[in-house]
Amino acid sequence: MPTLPNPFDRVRRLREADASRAHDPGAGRVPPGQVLTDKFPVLTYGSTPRVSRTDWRLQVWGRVAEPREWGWDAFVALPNRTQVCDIHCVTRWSKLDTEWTGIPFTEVMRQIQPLPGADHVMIHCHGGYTTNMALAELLDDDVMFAHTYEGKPLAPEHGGPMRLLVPKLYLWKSAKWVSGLEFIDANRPGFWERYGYHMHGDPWSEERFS
Ligand SMILES: Nc1nc2c(c(=O)[nH]1)N[C@H]1C(S)=C(S)[C@@H](COP(=O)(O)O)O[C@H]1N2
Ligand SMILES: [Mo]
Repeated sequence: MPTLPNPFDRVRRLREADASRAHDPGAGRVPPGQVLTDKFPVLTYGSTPRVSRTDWRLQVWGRVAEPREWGWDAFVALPNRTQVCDIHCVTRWSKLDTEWTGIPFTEVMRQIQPLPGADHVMIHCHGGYTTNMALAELLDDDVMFAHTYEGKPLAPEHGGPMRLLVPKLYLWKSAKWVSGLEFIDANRPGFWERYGYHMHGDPWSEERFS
């Protein structure tokens, strides 16, 4: 096992940087405290899991009427859409007008019946990463399972073959190599949330840390 940096240290460094920074108001499309970049930085805790399309799965379990599972072919056969959106990372970069193609979350929800009270979802990933979100927010029409970025298959570093994309929240909620949706009726923290990242993560109100 390679030695990974302690996640607590990362959160402490980000917190300290916050305290020493005067926030600019962030005009128009750039949330407060964010800086625009043309690059696409890679942020992964640990190494990039290599997940082939053949091995890729999306499983649904927890507080649902019936568990579900899709393999690659069945999943990408669901209705697809292309959208252009802005993305915002808690490490303070934002990127405008990124183009993604994938399966809208709402299309997947047509085939899932959450049990009463199942108002949150723990997102699981190949490699073990997790992040938590309110179901209501996942139902936003810009949330998708993305497999194509700027017209090309999504690169492994960015979560290929399939990642979740939640443009309205900080990018740590956009789980790469997504593998599972666990429906839960009591919200609980995912990976970074356990180390002090915010349970919600709205860039416009700077919900960086809890
Ligand atoms: N599975 C998984 N998903 C993940 C991460 C991770 O470490 N593992 N990092 C998150 C964080 S902190 C960010 S900022 C974005 C970065 O996405 P990018 O590498 O495509 O820029 O992915 C998020 N999704
Ligand atoms: Mo991040």
